[in-house]
Amino acid sequence: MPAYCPPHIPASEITPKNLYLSRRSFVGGAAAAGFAFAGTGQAFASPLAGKPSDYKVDEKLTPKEAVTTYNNFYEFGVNKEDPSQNAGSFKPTPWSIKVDGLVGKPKEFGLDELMKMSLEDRTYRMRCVEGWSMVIPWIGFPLSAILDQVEPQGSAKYVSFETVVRPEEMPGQKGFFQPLPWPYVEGLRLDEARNPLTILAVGLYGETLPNQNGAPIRLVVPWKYGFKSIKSIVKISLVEKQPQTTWKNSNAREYGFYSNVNPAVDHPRWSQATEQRIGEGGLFGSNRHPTLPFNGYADQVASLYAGMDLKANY
Ligand SMILES: Nc1nc2c(c(=O)[nH]1)N[C@H]1C(S)=C(S)[C@@H](COP(=O)(O)O)O[C@H]1N2
Ligand SMILES: [Mo]
Repeated sequence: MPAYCPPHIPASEITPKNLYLSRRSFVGGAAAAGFAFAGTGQAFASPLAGKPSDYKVDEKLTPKEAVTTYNNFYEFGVNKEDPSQNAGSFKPTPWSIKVDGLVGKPKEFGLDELMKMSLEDRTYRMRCVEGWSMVIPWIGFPLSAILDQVEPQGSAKYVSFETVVRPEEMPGQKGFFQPLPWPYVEGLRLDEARNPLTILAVGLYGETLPNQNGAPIRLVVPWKYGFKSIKSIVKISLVEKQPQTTWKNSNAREYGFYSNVNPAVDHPRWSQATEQRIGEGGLFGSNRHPTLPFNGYADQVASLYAGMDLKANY
């Protein structure tokens, strides 16, 4: 395993160029004092306030520069710096999310309405399957707030999510190399979706969500690997059967449906025992932390998986 973690594309597609660029962008991004936002200022509109909440990890925040320049958002390219560099012409407004499927009251939520939900500050530890982590001050509201409004039927067991498809605004969705099939899709079990930790985020660091972080609205599921936290959501469906998920579809051996952070279950290509905290100590410095079961949220979520074999259900 390399000292840094490769993008989660199949090993056969990892080129030295990918790895070199990922490494270079991180060093550059973290080192640049007074870093200026190239082309992506638009989404950093008005200050956004959430009310204080108890959901606050007591750890040093990852600098905003790292949170907004070291990203995975393959719709804008596969390298860490691609989303911040290529998302400048993405238009996060107007926007709406259609919620349908096995519900009593299907509904399309406009962005204005979503921004008026009861917003809270939530500082969460986030852990990417690649082996890095961040501590991010999100602003958002529990996903359960909108699930309650649409009244899921008894037959609804899962929730599926879909990202927008806009090749004209998302360079990773057009051209010769398409790293993933679109739309990006994800899913949760209904009880996971209703857990109070699960939020739809509309901001971070007191600002509306930058495009590269999933503007205008994205999922945040802090006890699971980052890829479950799907960005720029346009559709949420309540369904009976376990939904399709992008990374499992592209490589089922490496990515499962549950994807709970689990230091005891290694990724087939690397250990998951520790993680590199982005923005701390430099790439090869003393910034490794032990990875915690359920990313440190075991008290709140371990009971959801009572009786399940978490090695088989990775
Ligand atoms: N639509 C979409 N959502 C996505 C991704 C993506 O490529 N496309 N990447 C995922 C991965 S792998 C991670 S680690 C997180 C990263 O979120 P961040 O860039 O805001 O830290 O977004 C997730 N959501
Ligand atoms: Mo990730």
